[in-house]
Amino acid sequence: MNVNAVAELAPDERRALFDRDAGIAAIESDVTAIVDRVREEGDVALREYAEEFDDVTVGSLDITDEAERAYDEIDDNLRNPIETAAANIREFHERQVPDDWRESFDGRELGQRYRPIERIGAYVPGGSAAYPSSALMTVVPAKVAGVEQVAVTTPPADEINPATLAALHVAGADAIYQVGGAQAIAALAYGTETVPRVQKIVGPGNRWVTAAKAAVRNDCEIDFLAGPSEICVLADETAEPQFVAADLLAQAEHDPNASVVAVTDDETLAGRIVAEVEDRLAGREREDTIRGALENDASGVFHARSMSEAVLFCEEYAAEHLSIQAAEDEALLDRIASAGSAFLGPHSPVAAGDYAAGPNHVLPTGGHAKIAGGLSVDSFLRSTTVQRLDADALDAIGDTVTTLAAAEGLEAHAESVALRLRESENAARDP
Ligand code: HSO
Ligand code: ZN
Repeated sequence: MNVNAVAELAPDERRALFDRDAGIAAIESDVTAIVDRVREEGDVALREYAEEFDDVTVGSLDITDEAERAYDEIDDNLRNPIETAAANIREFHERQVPDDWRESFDGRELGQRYRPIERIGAYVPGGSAAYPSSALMTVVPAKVAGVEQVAVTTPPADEINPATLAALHVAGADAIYQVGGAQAIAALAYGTETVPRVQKIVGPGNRWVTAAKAAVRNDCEIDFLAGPSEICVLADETAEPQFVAADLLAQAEHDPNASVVAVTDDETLAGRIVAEVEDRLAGREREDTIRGALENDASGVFHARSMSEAVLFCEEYAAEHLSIQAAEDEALLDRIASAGSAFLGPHSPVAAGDYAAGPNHVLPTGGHAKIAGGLSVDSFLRSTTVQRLDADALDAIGDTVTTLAAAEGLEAHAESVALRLRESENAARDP
């Protein structure tokens, strides 16, 4: 890892940093082949992919019953943190629940009403790490929103991670299937003999899962593209280089395709961050994965000529996680609109939010933070606007409507209003 100057980035280096979805596009055709096969062959394809990709001979695809058992059997030392994290996540998301409302606008009684989507699919990653935290982050907000059926898929294993199963029990998952990767997304989008078709798929994943979500999105609603992980640390001379390095290493250990960057106006700090990264890397349990992420073209430590240049870099990067370790953190945050979740100050490591602070860790990656926020209660709701006009209110906007309807050449629209106005007039004249 070297320190690079923001001002000296070549166009292709900028593209690698700021156009991070290219990795998803590169596997599109392979993913489409998997999706199509699941669509045609259903459970048979799921079992064969479990053998091929996960090296697991799957007995029952449906493992719903295992969740309660895992919850009962795990150690208190693990059950308690799961309960604590779930409680914090629930509390934060309850704060997001919108109230139905009605208000009078000059006789026009208008409002908005919210109802949960009925059938949700949540992807909970597995593989070389286990993700009980993602079980909580997807299922808890769905249940807070009132979703009736939450079906979860998680990669097959000879023994599914007990913490993941226990977390799914705590969160209230309705059904759990052992299916992973792109094939899981296809199963939820189209349904198989065992896996029910859902109306919307949410959750984080690796490139395959994310590419599959992109592939099915015309047929099944999705939350947004969430994965692989990313962090952008904006630091000034007050930052603790070891904290910055530790936060980079943490997100890097998710996936060799993770993207981790730090940007600062202090060249000395940039050098110290690089040194801390090197120092702290050797001997880590997931050293190879971390090295892969650090070598990624969208990763690096950058020196900016000013904090303004650093701010522009962060805005352009639009990271899943933005960590601001600088004296004027609130003022800097004000200048950056694009970030999935912002972590302010030296005592707010991204990992705290990954597990237990309360906000959601399913966040837009690949620069999608420019147009979307993270998973929230709203992701599981649909809204209906409601309108009731009394006779006077209709009279008041009658001309506006009939004139605009005529301008659009839609005479029957105008008549549907004029008819009522005439009727009201008659009734007033002839009560
Ligand atoms: N940082 C991940 C979430 C996670 N971290 C789960 C640890 N476990 C989202 O990018
Ligand atoms: Zn993480």
